[in-house]
Amino acid sequence: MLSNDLTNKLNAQINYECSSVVLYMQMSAWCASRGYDGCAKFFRLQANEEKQHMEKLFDYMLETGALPILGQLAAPPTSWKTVKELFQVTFDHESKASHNISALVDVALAEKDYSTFNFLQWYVAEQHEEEHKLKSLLDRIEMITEEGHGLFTIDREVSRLSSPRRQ
Ligand code: OFO
Repeated sequence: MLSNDLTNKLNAQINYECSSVVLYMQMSAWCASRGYDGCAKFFRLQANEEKQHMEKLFDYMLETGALPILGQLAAPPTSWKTVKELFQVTFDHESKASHNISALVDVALAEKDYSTFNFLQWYVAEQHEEEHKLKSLLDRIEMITEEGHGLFTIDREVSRLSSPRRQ
């Protein structure tokens, strides 16, 4: 059975995953409206994955007898100055997700809730992958620059890296 503290913190993480879904859908829309089809596809896949992250938490809470609660979400931004800024914001958002997961792991361990500790290991690995992928994308964007054909190359590169991941 989950403690009240872990219940509240897992619910907060459900909300964070939901905020990732709407943020990445909005990013996908911004990319599509500018003809960055590779980036639009990338963010659509990201949004789908974040929905799965939310559902995993949702199901885990139900399995432990706790009530998942979906809270209010702030509207995401609707535009970004450059593709580089878009990916920097995404990287920062994912770093915050990693920080949240680490805090949850800390609480599970402190409470000796080994079932939740074990469940959270999937998220630890997932966040490691996310941060690594986004960092390498940011490095490539830095190398290519957005001038001239650069943006086209970046869009193709991002599309190539859009692949379904951990289930
Ligand atoms: Fe990538 O944020 Fe979910 O866990």
